[in-house]
Formats: sequence, C-alpha cells, structure tokens
Amino acid sequence: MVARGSDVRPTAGRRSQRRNAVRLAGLGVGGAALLTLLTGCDVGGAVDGFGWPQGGITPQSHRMYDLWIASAIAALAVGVFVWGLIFWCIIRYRKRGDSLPVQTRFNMPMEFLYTIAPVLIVAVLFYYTAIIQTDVDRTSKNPDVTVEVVAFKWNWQFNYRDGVGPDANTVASTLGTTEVIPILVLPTDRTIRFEETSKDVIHSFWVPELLFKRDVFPGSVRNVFEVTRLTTEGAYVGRCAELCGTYHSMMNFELRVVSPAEYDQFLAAKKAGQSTQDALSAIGEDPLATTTEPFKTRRDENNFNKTSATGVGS
Ligand SMILES: [Cu+2]
Repeated sequence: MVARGSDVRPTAGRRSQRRNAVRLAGLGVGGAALLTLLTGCDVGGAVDGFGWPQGGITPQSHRMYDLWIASAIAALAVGVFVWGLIFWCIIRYRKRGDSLPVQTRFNMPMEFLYTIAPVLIVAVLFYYTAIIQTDVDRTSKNPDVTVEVVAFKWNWQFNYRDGVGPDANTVASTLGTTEVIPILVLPTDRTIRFEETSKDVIHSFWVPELLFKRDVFPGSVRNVFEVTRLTTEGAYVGRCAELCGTYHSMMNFELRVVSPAEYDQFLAAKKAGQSTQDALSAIGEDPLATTTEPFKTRRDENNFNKTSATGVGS
C-alpha cells in the first residue's frame, strides 16, 4: 500500500493558514514590484550591478548587463522563496511532543511543482542566454571599420584594414613599445569588427567598458567579434586578460573613442605617414595614453635588493 499525505482532509485552521500564506506571498511579490517601480526600473544601479561592472559603451554590453541583472533577480526570488519555506517549516513544524507529524509522501502536485519549476527556470535562462550570446557573436559582411588586433609578448599592434579577413590590407598601424602605450583609436556610431591574432602564445583582448573579453590565439586562427557601435567618446584602459608570461600584467593599451569625423581625420593623417601621437594631436586629442602608463620591464637601482647585491650584510 502506498501511503498518501492527502488522506487527511484540511481543517478550517489549516485553510486559514494557507490563506495567510497566499496573502503573504502576494505581499512579497507586490513589494518587489513596488521596489522596482520606485527605483525607476534601474534595479542594477540600485544594487551596484550585483557585482557586474556598469557603464558599458556598446549595445551588446548593455544587453549582457541586463541579462546578468535579470538572472540575479530571478536567483534572488528563488532564494527568498526557498529560505521562506525553510523558516516556515522550522517554525510551523517544530517539535511539540513525541508523536510524529503527518508523513507526506508521493504528493503529486508538490512533486510536479519541484520538477517542473527548475526546468522552467533553466529553460528561460537558457533562452535569453542563447539569444544574447548569438547577438554578441553576430558578425556582418561589411562592417564600417575593421581593425586587426595583433598580440605579442608583451604588447599590442593595431592594424587598420581596408576589408575583412586575412587577405585584406593594412592601411595604417599602431605598434606599442616599452616606452609608449599603444592607443587604439575608434569612432562612435559605426560598426566595428575586431580580428584578433597572436604572434606567440594565447593572450586576451579586454576593455572593461565593452564588458567583454576575447582570447587572442596564435597560428592561423583569427578570432573575430563585432560591436554594432561605440556609444560614448572617451579614453578606456585595455588589458591582456590571459596569463601569458612574465610581463603579462604590463600588456596595457588604451581605447580612444572619438567622433566619426575625428576618426576619419586621424586615419587620413596615419595614412599620410604621421605617427599615432602626431595624428592624435592633429585632432585635438591627448597624444599619450591617459588611463595607464608604461611599466618598467627591467630592474634598476631603485627596485633590486641593494644590500645583497653589494654584498653588504650578506
Ligand atoms: Cu598577454
């Protein structure tokens, strides 16, 4: 015989408790909705992005940010619901005597609920993740700007290209050195394609404000991604996000976002043979990086252990 938990008919007291629980749940949902309205729907801003960096400068970054915020809210809602059930059970079914409480097993509605609810939650998260990931990975046939990102130990080269793919030509180039941080100049409001390749080991191209990083592989692999537009002019620090060797932490660059007209002027100056610094000065921009500075890659008298090096005290 299979024991059924629903054999006992609910008493009037239980029914009123159930009504109270439903009221409480309604109050919780109403409160959450009110909180959302009060914060002007900027829930992410009110909770510091749930740890995700804010201030993305591409439409893709905003969509990824929204997905993160929605997922965190969904996780919190499930968490609050589960915590509520745990505490309710602890208080409602605390030990009152030696007799066992009703042993509920094979309660079909309940088993159905805790099987279907997680599947539904995962399905919804999967759906939105797939949609946004596809959007972030989408490339076009004719982007407005194509830049080849070449990583090497331990710096960057940015090649402005006249087309897409490895067969296109480089029309202008910026090469980072130990003394000068390379500046990648790009325009707002244009489709930009990044084609990445490495000269040696795996690096990773990362501008925090893109809310996105992508590995740069050596060999014949060209790792490609696009942004439909950059929304905000400014200077943004860029870094290598893949541990690539001794001076990995020094592989910094700067993304300088300018207006389309200034970009055209910059590119024309570069094509005419000017240095990146001169071309930046020509459009009224700071010629050197403002968000980071070159690191010293060699020890000097200020940072080695003078005492042991001179033999004193050894
Ligand atoms: Cu690197």
